[in-house]
Amino acid sequence: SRKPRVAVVFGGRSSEHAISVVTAGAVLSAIDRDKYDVLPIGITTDGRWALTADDPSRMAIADRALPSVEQLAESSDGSVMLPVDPASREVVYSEPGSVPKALGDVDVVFPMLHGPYGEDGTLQGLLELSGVPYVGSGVLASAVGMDKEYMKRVFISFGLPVGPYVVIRPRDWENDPAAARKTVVDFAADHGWPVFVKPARAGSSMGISKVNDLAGLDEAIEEARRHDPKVLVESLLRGREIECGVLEFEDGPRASVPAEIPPVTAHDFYDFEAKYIDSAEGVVPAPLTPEQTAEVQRLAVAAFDAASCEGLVRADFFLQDDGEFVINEINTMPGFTPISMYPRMWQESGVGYAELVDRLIQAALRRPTGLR
Ligand code: G1L
Repeated sequence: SRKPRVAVVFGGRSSEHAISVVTAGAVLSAIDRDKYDVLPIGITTDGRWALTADDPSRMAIADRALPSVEQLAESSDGSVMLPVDPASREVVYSEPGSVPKALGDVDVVFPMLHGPYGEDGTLQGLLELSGVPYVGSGVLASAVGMDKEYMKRVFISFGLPVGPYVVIRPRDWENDPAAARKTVVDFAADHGWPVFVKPARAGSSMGISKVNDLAGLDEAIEEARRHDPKVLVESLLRGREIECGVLEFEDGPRASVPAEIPPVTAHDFYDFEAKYIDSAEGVVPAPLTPEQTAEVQRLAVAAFDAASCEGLVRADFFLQDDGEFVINEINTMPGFTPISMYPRMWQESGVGYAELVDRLIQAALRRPTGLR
């Protein structure tokens, strides 16, 4: 009987193109080839889809050079891979700005794209329209996970503990920046400086500033608005940074052992590089009491359910000095190399990288297509 065919979709028009390629390489290496056929589908930085070589060795960082889909898709004569006959059940190489004319006979898609058009629910919507099952969260949970405002609103409505925040909407700033400034000053009067100014929707920690007083506010808002015209202002949550992984098992979601991200010294906060490059810095398991561990695991599964997540989520918390956990955010597509926090937390919980990949594929294959 035919093996399920898994399409790993990676790369894309994102600043994290290379991270996606490296991660996809690790996933391709981990997929059990006795159990599944794989179809590596790269998206170039200018948006062309291409079937790439199934060669994880070319998807790693080599001689300090970052891998890319364009380099993977290069055929031996140096030209970019040409359209493939759909009758061969392979992917048709697409024009920039269009999707492939055929995904072929794919049983499940493993989407590994970062940021807008990858983890915000849009790719998931395309796959829903195509009737192809896919790994991870659906349209709603992906979109909720991408929008920090709606993420908080969902958590609040489910009774989860959320830190103080205000939103500066596009028109708030464009029509009356003085009023928006006053909103933040009033917020800081209640909750104190510094505040964090963040783009509401962004794939990573880009565009985030820590603001110590009114003087630095405008610059921080303008910077955040370069990433998203909707901006969030949050107070600095003092305490320890604790993360927890949630994974969908046959009988429902379970939480991993939690991890602790030690305070960073070199950077002002846990930024882009710290998150993706120095991911080995987390302490697993986090040194917590059994009661604290149980509490953060309960909250992580509650967050997974609140946002209707599927497959997996990484939930990030602060453990405040008063002993209370506050949920900071969830990530429906967390860092996923073998040394990233999410796989490390599951490794420590007895689920190795290959089993993790297999469980995610199996969860996707169990799921009916259509409304659920
Ligand atoms: F498909 C999963 F399992 F949901 C999934 C997909 C993508 C998990 C984690 C990721 N992560 C990534 O693709 C990335 C961190 C390389 C970029 Cl978002």
